[in-house]
Parts: sequence; structure tokens; C-alpha cells
Amino acid sequence: MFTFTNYVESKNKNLKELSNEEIYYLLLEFVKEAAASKPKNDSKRKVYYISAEFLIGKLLSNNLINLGIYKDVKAELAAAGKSISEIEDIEPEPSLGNGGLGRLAVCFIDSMSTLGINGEGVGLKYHCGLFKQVFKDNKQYAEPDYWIEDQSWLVPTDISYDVPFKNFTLKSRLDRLDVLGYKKETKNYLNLFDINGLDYGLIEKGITFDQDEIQKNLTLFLYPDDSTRKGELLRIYQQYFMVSNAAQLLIDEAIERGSNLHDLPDYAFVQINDTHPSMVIPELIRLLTEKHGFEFDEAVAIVSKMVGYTNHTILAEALEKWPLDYLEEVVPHLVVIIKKLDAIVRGKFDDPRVQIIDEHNRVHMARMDIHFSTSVNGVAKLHTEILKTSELKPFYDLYPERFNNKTNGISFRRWLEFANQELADYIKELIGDDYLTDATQLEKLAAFADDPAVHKRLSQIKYDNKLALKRYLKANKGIDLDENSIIDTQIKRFHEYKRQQMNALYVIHKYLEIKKGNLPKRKITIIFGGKAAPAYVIAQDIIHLILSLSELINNDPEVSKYLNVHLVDNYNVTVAEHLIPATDISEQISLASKEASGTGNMKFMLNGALTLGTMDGANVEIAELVGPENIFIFGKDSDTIIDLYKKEGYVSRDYYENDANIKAAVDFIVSEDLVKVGDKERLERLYKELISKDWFMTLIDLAEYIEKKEEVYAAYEDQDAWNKKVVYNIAKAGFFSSDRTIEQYDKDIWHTKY
Ligand code: 26V
Repeated sequence: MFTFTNYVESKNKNLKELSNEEIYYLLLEFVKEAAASKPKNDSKRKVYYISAEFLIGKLLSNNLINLGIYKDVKAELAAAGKSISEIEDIEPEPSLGNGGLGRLAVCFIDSMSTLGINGEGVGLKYHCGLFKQVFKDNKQYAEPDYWIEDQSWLVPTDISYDVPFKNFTLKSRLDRLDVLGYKKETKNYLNLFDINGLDYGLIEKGITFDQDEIQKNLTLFLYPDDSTRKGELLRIYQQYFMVSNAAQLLIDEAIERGSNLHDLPDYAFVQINDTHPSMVIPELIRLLTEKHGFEFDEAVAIVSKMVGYTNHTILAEALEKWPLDYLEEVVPHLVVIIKKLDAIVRGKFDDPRVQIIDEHNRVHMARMDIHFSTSVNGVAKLHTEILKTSELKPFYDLYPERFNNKTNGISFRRWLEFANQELADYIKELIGDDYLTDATQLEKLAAFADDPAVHKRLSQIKYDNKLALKRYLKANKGIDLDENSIIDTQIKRFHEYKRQQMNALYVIHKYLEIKKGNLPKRKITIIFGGKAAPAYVIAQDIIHLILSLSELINNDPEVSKYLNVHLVDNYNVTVAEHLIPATDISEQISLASKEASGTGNMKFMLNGALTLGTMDGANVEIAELVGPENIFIFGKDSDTIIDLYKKEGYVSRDYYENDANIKAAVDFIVSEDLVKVGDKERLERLYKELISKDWFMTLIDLAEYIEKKEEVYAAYEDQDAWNKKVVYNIAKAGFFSSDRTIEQYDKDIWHTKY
């Protein structure tokens, strides 16, 4: 076998004498060469998973694992006195996504490759990503997040298309990443389109930049500020650039493989990841009619047979509705087609709720997707039910056969095999390694649920992971972690519906209790991680509250013996890979009905953390699988919440005034003690928001949340009983493998292989 050592020697180099950096770049080339020689997956029909976000994480270790050589390389390096994790540290992590939606896309393309499905990702190569988050004065600042180096995983191609806008045409260029399946001979690509002539010089302060020069800024950042007209226009430019390239690629490839385009749906299927790529529908119609001479009606019929739409949120403000005049300004040639599609819909249905263009001349992208596709899916059982019965009910009434559920999943190779190597090895010791390609095998672990030796080992592994996290946080984040404390983690984008503010109010409650002398049995460490949209003021205020609490509590010698609070900066895939295996308690506390699925909840479960959550998103399915005794559920259910919104029946002030604990916690936000370390204006704004509006109903569940947390911490004290729950959680996690999800997409929607 040709080993990495052989490769290094073939370059006339000696592993022992190389720096970590030199080794990283050699490994990169070694893996790229191995990937380059693999053939692509093949089938008549090919899936194009178009997504504005691909949160790929670092690629070195994932690729080594999928090539089946991670352990060998690790051992070779160790023999030369080198540490693979130090070498992994050198790789920059791109931030080509916001959160769950972008990470999901990457777990999906990993699974497509692992299952041998002919499916590729299509997106954009944002040179500065979303942003790098830094904290100063207890506030979030955003900086450009450069990640592209001279030597990188990107493989340039000579593929290029003309993308026509109203005032100019932009030439594209395509770079690719090889997407390797787990121990698979074949591969797929992630296609990332870019422009020539990008100008970093347009960046001003932080992540602000000249938004007018589209021809030089289009791929600088992921969805910059969409709180302004210019920001929204840029987003439309990006979306059209992405889908026009995808559509041209797809048509070219289909022709190359023998399509006469009348049979295009036999050759290609497009999955639209949220509404961001929706313009692919009119763009495909445009290309078929304008370039290939099709009649409009036939073009519409063809395209409608080859598109599926995934909805990832029920938040009204997140469902895209572009003003028609914005589209006119960027892509007038699509507006003509969108108007015709709208006319078709109006000709069939006399219901304003299903029309594409509303009375304010806004184009509802999701509505266009649903009318002109074969499939509409939600991302967890509850979410799909809510779509059918409320958010998209008029559409479900029209097209019940199009609606289907695809509960999200995660790649077990990255989130267990790589991120938690000690646990993965132990699982192999107990049940073998088939679970890496057949995740349901994890069920076999249930047989060990009562075994004290297994419990002991699980505790030991968790402790080792806490130690590893401690080293990581010390070296990279300036955080001192107590490895002997309970670790209680909430990592996700900052948003009011996810209710980090509820967790922060618990922190205040606990702080006040400790001050009163009510001490916890064991020290508690509460960890947060996540970015907030720069234009989202309340989310910034919540970050500020947590950072201020962290300063106050961690520096209080009396309290910090019992309670620590950390907000890890620049949360990303790498940080998650360290935090999740070390966590005891997984916070999944969204306001019921609002979290479409969540995928962090699945990662934690797989890594032996217990869920403290509401009956929302995929938590519902986790609860069903593990049973009520193995999960900690609290709070109002989704029916109650949906009803309250309908009746406008929630008054936060009532909760504030009628519960002394709640009042004390909320009042503390504007207390002298906190204002000393914080910014009065921000804290007061948050305080007022909570008692006078609280749109995402933090206070409605706070009393129950406080009670439940105490129950969880108490349960932790019986380690055997705790680890029994841990075993059941891992054993039942198999359902959440993205291999299962992707197999269902293929069987029910794509039909490439299954
Ligand atoms: C977008 C926006 C943009 C405007 C401001 C507020 C806002 C709030 C939410 C969103 C969400 C966009 C879609 C999204 O990322 N959904 C996430 O998708 C994950 C993968 O399916 C799922 O696990 C998460 O529950 C869901 O929030």
C-alpha cells in the first residue's frame, strides 16, 4: 500500500524534519491526488442540490476518514513525533453558512457520496464568508473571514458561463471540492461559482463594503446586510448568479449525457434548499425558451417535473418576498417569466393566499416553488405537520400529494467517528463498526444500558473529552474551563425564538440563589456559542447580556466556585466538534413551533449528552425514540403557542408580575451590579423588550425551565442512572443519520438510484 510516508519520501522529504505546516500542505496534496483519481458517481438522473450555504468545516480529517486512512496517517505521524490534531489546527475553516441549514447541506452531500448517489452541491464561493465574530467590551464585532489560501482544497476548472443582468453580463468561473463518500470508490463534487475580478479593496471597516460595485463585490460575503435596500439587491444579484450558473451547468451536462432536453427531467433534478435558489425555476424556463427554442408551456411543464423545494422555517420574516421592482432592477428578463407564472396560477385559482405576486407587488418565492415543483418537504415531523395545517395550508389543500416530511440528519463520520474518537472506538469495542454505514446498528447498545462497567467507561470518556475541551478553550479562546463541573451547552445562531435569553435568565436566577447561600451540589458551567446577524439588534443585546453576566460571575470569587458562564467567540464547526463530545446537557429550548428541526440536538444525543428541551422540531422525535424517562421536556406545546399567537393572548408582564423568581431575574438585567460591567442602553432595551413585548414568549416557560434545570442537575448526581439514559440516547440516535434522510429523499423525491 502507498502510505503518506511513501508520498513524503517520493518528494525527497523526511517526515520527522518537516514543520506541522509543511506536513499539512503535503497531506492536502496527498488527499487531493487520491481524490482526483476517483471516478464520479453515475446514473441517468443527477441531483443538483442548490444552496446559498455550505458550512463545510475543515476538510482534512473528514477526507482522511472517508478515504479510510485516518488512523494509519495518525499513527505514521505519531511515529515521527507529530500530532495530527496540531496539524488539523493549521487548516482554516471557511464560514460559508449561517447555521443549521448550511451544515445540513454538507452532511447531505457527504451522505450522497457515501450512498453512491449521483448528486452534487451547487453554491457560491464567498471569499470572506459570513463574518468572523470577535468580542470587545462585551459586544460582538464582525470582521472579514478570509479562508482561501494559495494551496487549498479548491480544484479550479475551466467551466465558465455568461450570466446576464439588466445592465451588464458577468462571466463566472467554477471551482470544485471533491466530496468523498465513506470508504467509497466513487465521488461527487461541490460546485462553487465565483466571479473574476473580485476586489478586496472594496471592504471598508469591519464587513462594510462598497455595495454598488456588483461586478467586483458579488462573491465577497455571504448575504451581507439585508436590512437595507442595497443589501437586498445584492442578495438578489447573488441568488441569480448562483442559479443561472447551476441551470446552465445542468443543461450542459444533460445534453452531454444524451438528453434532447424534452426529456430533461430524466437527466436532472433540482433540490431547492430554502427559497434562496428559487429563481432557478424561471431561469430554467428562460434558458429552454430563449436558448433552446421551446414553447413556453412545454418549458413550464418540463421544469415543474424536475424541482423539489425544502422549507426550513415557519418564521414569516424569513420567507423571502422580493419586491417586483427590485427584481426589475436586477433581472428584468426573469420578471417577464415570473409574471407569466403568476398569470397561470391566477387562471387556475381565485385565492389571493396562493398567488405568486401579492397586492403589494411582492413576489412570494415559496409560493412559486410549490406551484411549479413535484415535492414540498419540511425538515421534521412536527414542522411538516405545521406547514400542512397552518403555514402552507392553502397549498396543502391544493396539492396534498406533493407534501412530505424528511426529518433532518447528520453525518456520523464527522460527528462521532472524527469528533469523539474515544467514544467511537468504545462503541466499536461493544458492537463493531457497522454502525458507520448502517446507523441503526447502534440499537445494539441498548443491551448494555444497565451495565455498570459501561457506565463507568462512559463517564471516563466524557471526562477525557472535557479535558480536551479545556485545552482547546485555553489555547484558542482564552477560556478557563473547569473539567470537574457539569457542562451545560447552548450552541446555535442567536435568535429570540431559540431563547438564549431564557437560559441567561436562569443564569441570573442561579447567581442570585448562590448569593443567598443556596449552593448547588456540584459546580455548573453554562456555555454558549453562536453568531448574531449584525442588523439584528435584540440578538446583539442578548449577546451583550451573556458576556456581561460572564464577566460578573466568573470574576466573583464567591459565585465562581459554583457557577461559570462562557460565551465562546466565533462559534463554528470546529468549535462544535470540541464542545459537543464534552457536554452533559444539550439545551434545545426554542419556543414550541418555531424551530423547524434543529440538528445540534441530534449531534449532542449521539455524543451522549441528554436533552433539556421543549416539544419542538426534531426534539419531538428524539423524545418519541428515547421515551420520556431519557429526556427532560418542559414548556408549552406547539398547539398552545400557535393558538396564543392567533388569539394575541400572551402578556409577558403578567408572568413578570406574578412570579417573584421571574421578576427578580428580569430586574437584575438593569441592576447596578450588571450595569457596572455592561452598557446601560442595551440592557435597558432588552429589559423593556422582555416585559412589554417578548414576542417569542421567553417568560411563558421560564418558571418550568428553572424547575426542570434543577431536576436535570439533581439527576446528574446519580451517575449510573444518568449513564443508563446516555446509553439509550446513543442507541436511539441511529435514526438521525443523514444517510437515512438522503435515502428517503432519493426514494421519495429524486429517484436517481432508489
Ligand atoms: C432566517 C432569517 C433571516 C431573516 C432574519 C430572521 C431569520 C430567522 C431565521 C431564518 C432561518 C432560515 C432557514 C434556516 O436556517 N432554518 C434552519 O434549518 C435547519 C436545517 O433544516 C433546521 O435544523 C433549523 O431548525 C432551522 O432554523
